Amino acid sequence: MLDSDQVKQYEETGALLLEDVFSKAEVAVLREAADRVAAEDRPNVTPEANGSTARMVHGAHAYNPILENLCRHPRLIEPTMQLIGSGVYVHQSRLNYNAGHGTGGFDWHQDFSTWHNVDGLPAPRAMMITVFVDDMDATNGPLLYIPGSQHEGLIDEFEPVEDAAGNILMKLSSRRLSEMVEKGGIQAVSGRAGSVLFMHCNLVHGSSANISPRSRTLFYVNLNSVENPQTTFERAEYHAGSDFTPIAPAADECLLA
Ligand SMILES: O=C(O)CCC(=O)C(=O)O
Repeated sequence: MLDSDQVKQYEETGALLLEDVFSKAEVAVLREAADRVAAEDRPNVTPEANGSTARMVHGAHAYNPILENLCRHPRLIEPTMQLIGSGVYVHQSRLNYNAGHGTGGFDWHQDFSTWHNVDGLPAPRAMMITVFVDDMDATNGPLLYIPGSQHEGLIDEFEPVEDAAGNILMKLSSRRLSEMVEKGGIQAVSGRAGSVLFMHCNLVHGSSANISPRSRTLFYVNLNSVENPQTTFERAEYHAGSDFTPIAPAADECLLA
């Protein structure tokens, strides 16, 4: 259970960082799973522009048992059900590798903009959960967000950018970005591998390229309320999951079993 200070922090800023949620042994298991799915030749694996490494893998929880267990992990599911106030299902999972030497980088956006405008999720009752597979700090292309930006609701000044088939990001206009940063500032996220960041689906976020030689892999489990399922089905299942069955949390030790 999250305590009242943690809930207040999430409600005010749109984000809540919990450190060391997963042990070193659990992180090692996640690392191996992330490496394994990146090496496979599948349509849901998006390479970096230079072709050298994977940029993203969507929906690997559908065929990798470790990632499937992570998507049902009680340390992720229970706080999310508490914050969203209902049962949840996986709308999307993705690995963002950001291997270093100039990889990664995402324009400023709200995930709910894609989920609403493309997938037809009616309300912002969804959560992005980021599990740190590597240490992340100011030097390796950290995730950036604008605290409190979820209070703006869904922003309609954006331009769609598709960096692989179906992988659509709604890039926020420069005018709105300047206005919002003036108000909320920018928070760079840092923490050890095994930490977890819960983010409201309307939180404005992005990142710059990782020019360090240190990889910065994150696994995102994006959960939606079972009371708020998608209403349009244009994208592949690995971009927008259509199994709305409420998740029954797995056993706490499921990653090591
Ligand atoms: O992992 C990052 O650097 C940001 C990723 C992101 O914003 C996204 O995949 O929507």
